[in-house]
Amino acid sequence: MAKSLESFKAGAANDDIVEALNRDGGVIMLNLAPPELMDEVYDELLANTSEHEREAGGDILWPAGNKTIGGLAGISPTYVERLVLHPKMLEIADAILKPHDPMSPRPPGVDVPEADNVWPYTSFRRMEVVEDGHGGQQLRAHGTGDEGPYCHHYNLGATVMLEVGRGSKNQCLHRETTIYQPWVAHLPQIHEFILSVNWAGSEFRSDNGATRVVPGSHHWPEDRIAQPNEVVDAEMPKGSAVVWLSRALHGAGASELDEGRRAFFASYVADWARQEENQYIAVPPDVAAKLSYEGQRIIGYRCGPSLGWVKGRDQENLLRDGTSSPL
Ligand SMILES: O=C(O)CCC(=O)C(=O)O
Ligand SMILES: [Fe+2]
Repeated sequence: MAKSLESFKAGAANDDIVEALNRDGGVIMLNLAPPELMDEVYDELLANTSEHEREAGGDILWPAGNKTIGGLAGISPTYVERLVLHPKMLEIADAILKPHDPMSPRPPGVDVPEADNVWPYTSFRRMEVVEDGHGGQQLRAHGTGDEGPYCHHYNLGATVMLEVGRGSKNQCLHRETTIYQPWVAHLPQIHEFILSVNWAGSEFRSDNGATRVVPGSHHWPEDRIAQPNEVVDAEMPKGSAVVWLSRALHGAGASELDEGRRAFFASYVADWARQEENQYIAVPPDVAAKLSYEGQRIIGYRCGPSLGWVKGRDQENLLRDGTSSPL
């Protein structure tokens, strides 16, 4: 049983990170962002929310005593541009979620691609027209194998700042897949479709509420209950991030101190699954318009050839007029 999650520096090979993620269900990425950046994000979040919007939670998933803010992508452009779109996170998300259209590497020298300078789009319908032998036709769908793609692209799922307070309880251990589980047959067997990241907005320690992860639990049957000696704390410096697979059991810890830890959570979800948080309300088009091209796309203002289209819009970026969406 792992005593802690494996930690990697920013320059670590993606293959090694992916191997550890698949083995343990989680990894720590050390010092990916400068500590000052975490304060910048926090200041933006405070500047754009009222005290009321930062109220304590009150159930097992958001234990009382903690402060939470949602809709981070609509109130902190720095969170989107520097954390959600962090190049290393996108490399890891690409390797785990295996999209048809990866988010990395960005084309050399192009930080914010222009509309006519995006990656080539190729058909992803994965369906064929079959003749019925009587002059009629029928569409037949094809699945994909382990090699992928697992989705057309991925979007931002949920965003939340979670500040652990004194006297709070451990967040209930959970899996991110649980909210889809009742509705998706064979969910334990299907390819990975969510990746979660928790950025350390302050140092994460065992005594201040570091995220708790149960290594190996992504391979467990649903009814196995984690025992305290199977849980590890994701201790890490401010500016680091803990990354986990959606089927790994995890949850925020409790703090024994006056000051708990502060975290900025983001999940990446396959385009065919509904985003957990409604990003189109949290980041309405006029707010999204101020983000980078890639920021707009990761929020979900894009579509594949079959899902999420808007007639008369550019499917690479639905905030733009175009004729590439179907119909
Ligand atoms: O804040 C944490 O440590 C974990 C948060 C979490 O698991 C979630 O928001 O789903
Ligand atoms: Fe979670």
